Amino acid sequence: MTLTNSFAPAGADSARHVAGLLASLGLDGPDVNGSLAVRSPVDGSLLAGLEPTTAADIDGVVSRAVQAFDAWRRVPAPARGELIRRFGDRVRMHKPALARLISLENGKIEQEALGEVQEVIDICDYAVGLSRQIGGRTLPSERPGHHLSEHWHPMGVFGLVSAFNFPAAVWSWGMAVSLVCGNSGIWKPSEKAPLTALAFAGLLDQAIAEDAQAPADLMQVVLGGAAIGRALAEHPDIAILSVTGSTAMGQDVLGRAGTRFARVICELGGNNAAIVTPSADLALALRAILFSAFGTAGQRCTTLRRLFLHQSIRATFTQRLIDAAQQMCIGHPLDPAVHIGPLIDERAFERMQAALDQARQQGGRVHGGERLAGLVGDGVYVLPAIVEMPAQTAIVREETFAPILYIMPYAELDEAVLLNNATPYGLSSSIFTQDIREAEYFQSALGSDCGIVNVNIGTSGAEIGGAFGGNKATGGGRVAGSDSWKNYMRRATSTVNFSGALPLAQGIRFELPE
Ligand code: UN1
Repeated sequence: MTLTNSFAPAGADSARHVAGLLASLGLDGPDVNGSLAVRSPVDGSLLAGLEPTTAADIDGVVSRAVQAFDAWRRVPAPARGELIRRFGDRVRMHKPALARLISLENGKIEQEALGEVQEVIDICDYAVGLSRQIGGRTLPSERPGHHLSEHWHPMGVFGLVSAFNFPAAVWSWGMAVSLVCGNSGIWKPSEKAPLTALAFAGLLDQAIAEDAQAPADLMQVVLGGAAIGRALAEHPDIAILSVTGSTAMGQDVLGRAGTRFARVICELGGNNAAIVTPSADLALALRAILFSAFGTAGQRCTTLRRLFLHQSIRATFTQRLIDAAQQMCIGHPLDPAVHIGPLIDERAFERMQAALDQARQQGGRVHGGERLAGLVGDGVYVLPAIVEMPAQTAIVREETFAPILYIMPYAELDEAVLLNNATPYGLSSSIFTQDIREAEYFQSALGSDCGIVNVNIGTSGAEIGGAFGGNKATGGGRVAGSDSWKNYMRRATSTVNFSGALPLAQGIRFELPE
């Protein structure tokens, strides 16, 4: 393991760096006097003090969004796509600065931050294409002279709650698609990553200002914690909500929004597993597993947390993983040599330690997991933890948002698949194998019950083209990709009778007396 603090800009420098990055995007520096303190996980320094939105402001925000929707739904979809094209061009142009901002505010290494900005660019391209493809089907009517078809229309105001770990990408998946679908938007970013939100929203506002047809309040940002999220969930004029975060938060939003029949797209917790079978390409599996488990410091919803190794390879492959994890470089996320940046905050560290303690009590052998105090200012840096478990105990079935990889042996593939499925969550899963039978079984109806089922790649790093989301307590929502644009529109089924007769469906006779 290599530690590095070679990149550490101390204290106030991070704040100055952020202000400079925002200026390079043509945006004002952040407020400093508000009560919402934004700290950099890199070194613990204060980046901004933002003015939070109050629950009393929400009515005004929503009524502006309703007005914006009324204008935007009249704009043809391909013209709506033009706005996303302009926004995407700006993001492309400012990719390095945006990535840097993400690293400083969220702590992910620059390579991953660049990847996150690329996800935003990719979904913009996707949404521009989609703006010319949204369309319904014509279906065969059972009645002569009848035309049966589906029409897709904008829904209304779209509220989006995003998490700290993907402070830009998750918003962009939902928002870019929803905007071409004709909705207006309100974004509540995580209180831990509001500056990234203000930067991306600022670039979108610049694109809106250049677009004669786009209304000014098309996509508004609200800042604050759970109370603001609840106010959005309860507001009768918000037609669709997309929430990314914990399962408990999703349940809370579903409870509130469900009673008013709002549509809710949930992308919640995950406790993802991989299976390594005896035929696997172990060098490939090793790199994929380390990136999935310890990339983003274990703070992706797609992070690999549970690893099932066939008993014939368990001892040797576990040792290879432990050795390779020790080669990983931990430190300042802007240092190009670094693989693992800081945890988001002290709470994340406490939860990690509590999980490791429980793992020990449940028979686990922990390698790593210690804190590297003083590495960069007050940032929370830890060694990744590999935990050899005798079985899939209670703590292993819980989602801990930290770089912890539990390793367990298995004898038969059916047993490993059952273990893969034996958590409340169902987001992502992988199998490493060169045996086509094993690969197909894992993807079959008897295989993994997750929304993402991979072969010979890790659990994280999904592309934007495929539908993203998971089953069971992960919430069932598909945020973007494939046909998930349908989540952002209302469907009308239409039957037109162009005959002179009135045959009823199902052959029902209903004749009036002459
Ligand atoms: C998340 O962690 O909420 O598949 C999203 C991935 C990324 C997105 C993760 N494309 O890992």
